[in-house]
Amino acid sequence: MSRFTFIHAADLHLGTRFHGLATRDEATARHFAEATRTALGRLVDRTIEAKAAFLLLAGDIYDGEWQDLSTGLDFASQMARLAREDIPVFTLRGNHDALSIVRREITLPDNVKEFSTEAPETVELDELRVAIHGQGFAERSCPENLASRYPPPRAGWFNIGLLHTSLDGRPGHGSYAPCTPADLVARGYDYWALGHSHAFEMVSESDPMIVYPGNLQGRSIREQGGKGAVSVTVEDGRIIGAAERLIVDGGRFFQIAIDIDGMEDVPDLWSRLSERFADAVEQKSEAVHAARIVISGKGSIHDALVAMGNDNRTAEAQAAADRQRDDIRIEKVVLRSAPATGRHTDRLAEDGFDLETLLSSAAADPDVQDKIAEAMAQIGRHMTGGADHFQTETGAILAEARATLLARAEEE
Ligand SMILES: [Mn+2]
Repeated sequence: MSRFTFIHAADLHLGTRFHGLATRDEATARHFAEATRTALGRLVDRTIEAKAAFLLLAGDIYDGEWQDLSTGLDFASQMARLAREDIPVFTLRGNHDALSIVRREITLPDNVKEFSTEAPETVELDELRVAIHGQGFAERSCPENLASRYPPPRAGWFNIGLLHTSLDGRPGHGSYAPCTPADLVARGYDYWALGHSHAFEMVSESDPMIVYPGNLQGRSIREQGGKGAVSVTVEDGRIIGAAERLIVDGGRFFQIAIDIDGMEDVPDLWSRLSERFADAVEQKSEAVHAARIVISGKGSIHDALVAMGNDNRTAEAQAAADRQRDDIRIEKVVLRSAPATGRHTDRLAEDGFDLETLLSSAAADPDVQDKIAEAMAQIGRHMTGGADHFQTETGAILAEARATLLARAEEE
């Protein structure tokens, strides 16, 4: 009886810079900046602990061309840890680290095999009777269906397809080696180790098992929850049981939505928010958590919330988190609430000047929205991370502007 375990990861995105964190806490900012490296270190720990036969990395190892050599050096040193344990690594390039994009290089230990970007290649592991087929991206865009050109399986062996793909079919339309699950099934392999989608997904449970492990580390509030790799065990040429998720992320994003409806005063909001933190994240997670708080609803406390200003709201949300746990940092507090209905309309509609209606119609005006988008883009051009990394939802900006104006009008 032969039995072995392999680990499959993808989308490490080493070199990712975290811009999105609103926190001014430097230690947290640093923690997230290092999170992709931390996650890789933990992946290697887990691979060694599992005495894995090999490690598969299905593309987007790097987020883009290295800012400096430390990005490549870090990967090389982690691969060397596996080399010293005689664990081979099979990798290929995805759209983010295509051959034409990541040009800098550093010598990797001999245990690392990178698949060609010119044609599909097969590596055979004689002792395990495993054949691994793969081809990487030469350019950022890869409109060809790479999978359809992968070679036939080696009969009687355990065959693995390593592929970076968006798996969205439609040849000629997709840019990321488009193909369908049916194309993959047709190759006749036992396992497809995919990369590209950042969400964990069991595309197919068996015959063949097709898996997106998701990225190794969430990169923004859009990538929430635990991140990591999968571990698969093969006995006598067949997969035993389900793929096991190995969560290795060093920082994790999550969101709490809270409605101010019916709340009597602002402290009420913070105490309810605090309760929500109690069970919002797993108790024994090694990751630091970045929380986005979205405040919505209509209520009498809205004006007071606006008047507090963003820094104070963020600090109160942080204090509410700290009352429960010490591993949560507030990423951002988004204020989407509105004043209790009616009040402003009545008072401000005097003298034929209806501020609320005026602001509501402005908010719905495409020209106003365009102007805001343009203003945000202009600000973005002056920021290292570009406009993507801060509040760009026009609706939210308008809601806050409207709330601020109404609160000021109320004061006067
Ligand atoms: Mn990708």
